[in-house]
Amino acid sequence: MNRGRFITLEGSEGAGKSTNMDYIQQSLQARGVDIVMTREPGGTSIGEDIRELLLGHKHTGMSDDTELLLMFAARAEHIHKVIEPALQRGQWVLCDRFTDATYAYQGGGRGIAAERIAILENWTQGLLRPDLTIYLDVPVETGRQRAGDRSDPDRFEKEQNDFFNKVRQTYLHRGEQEPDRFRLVDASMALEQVQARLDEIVLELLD
Ligand code: Z5A
Repeated sequence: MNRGRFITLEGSEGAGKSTNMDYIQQSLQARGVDIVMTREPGGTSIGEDIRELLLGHKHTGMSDDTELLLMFAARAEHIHKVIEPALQRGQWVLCDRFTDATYAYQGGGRGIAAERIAILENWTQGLLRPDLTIYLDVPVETGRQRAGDRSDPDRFEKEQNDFFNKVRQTYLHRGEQEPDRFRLVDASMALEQVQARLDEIVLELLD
């Protein structure tokens, strides 16, 4: 049996990840691909509990290192219990955020050195890397306007535009560094245009 393909979807707040996860899933399923949808942080019972710790406000003033290690703790469980087993069964995995988000948020946003993140990446993932990463790029102000005034913003949504601009720059930089893996989509376009571009990427994946 052929190993499945590992696709990740990235973007900053309000870029349209949730909206387009479903679209990509339907598009691939319509072409006969057996696909598992999942997300980070989360995707397992332990991972979803860690997500609550990370996004909630129960623990104020979490240290940056704790935040980073919790991301990778959730990821270790996710890889062992969900991602690797699915890929080995020949299923494709579509994951809403993965380690590029760690480089962008904990690296770019919080200022943790990429070299330190890479140590955890190698330890936790071994050789596992996404086969393809779709990055929905939108200016910070546009994304935040789309996301709207959430009644209960999570710990990340409370950050200022300066933080999100650093996050965006890190994603763009990573895209430049790994052009074979990254597909940048201009998500400031109307949804129909974004999804037309996603159709092209899906066709390329199936080629
Ligand atoms: N995080 C981290 O720090 N480190 C890590 O390693 C990982 C994660 C894995 C949770 O992520 C947080 O975890 C995240 C980073 C951190 N924090 N932040 N910020 P999440 O993915 O669960 O949450 P999110 O980024 O906040 O997602 P979101 O705000 O829900 O955005 P979205 O899913 O990209 O957007 P959406 O809900 O699909 O769309 C928002 C609105 O825009 C909605 O009304 C849509 O109808 C509309 N929309 C979408 N596309 C369009 C277009 N093209 N035109 C017009 N309107 C549109």
